[in-house]
Amino acid sequence: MAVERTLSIIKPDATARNLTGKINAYLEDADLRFVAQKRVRLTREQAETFYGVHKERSFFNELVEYMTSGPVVVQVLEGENAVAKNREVMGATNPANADEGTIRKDFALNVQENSVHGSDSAENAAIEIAYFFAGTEIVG
Ligand code: IDP
Repeated sequence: MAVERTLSIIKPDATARNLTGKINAYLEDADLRFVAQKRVRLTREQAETFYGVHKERSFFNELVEYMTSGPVVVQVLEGENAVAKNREVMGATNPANADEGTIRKDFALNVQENSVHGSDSAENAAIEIAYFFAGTEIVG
């Protein structure tokens, strides 16, 4: 299995509840390593661009409001099969459908305030990582 990188975001509902360390423990327990991490406040423009794929969806404006409502922690995770592994430990988008032991099952508030983001493909991971990090900020 190949070593991959993926982009993770700890979202505003989770930073507001001081859950960064607890969420990071779930990721490390899944053998994902933090090779970059920073706490930032997204601008409206950044959030709109990042979630551009959803711009026609009914929840887009609400999603942008939420993602800019407080600080987030953006992270590059590295590990074997990191994209799929992170999606597995995150759990389903709607916490009502998330498996036991996943981050969203244990911490998410609802389908929008669902505590974490994770890239959904290796291709998107590369785009999302480059959106937030310079190569020199990633230390493997
Ligand atoms: P994902 O984060 O599990 O990949 P996506 O479908 O890509 O899910 O949606 C991106 C984000 O948009 C979700 O994580 C969530 O915060 C928000 N979202 C998705 N579906 C809904 C919805 O039906 N209502 C409100 N917000 C939603």
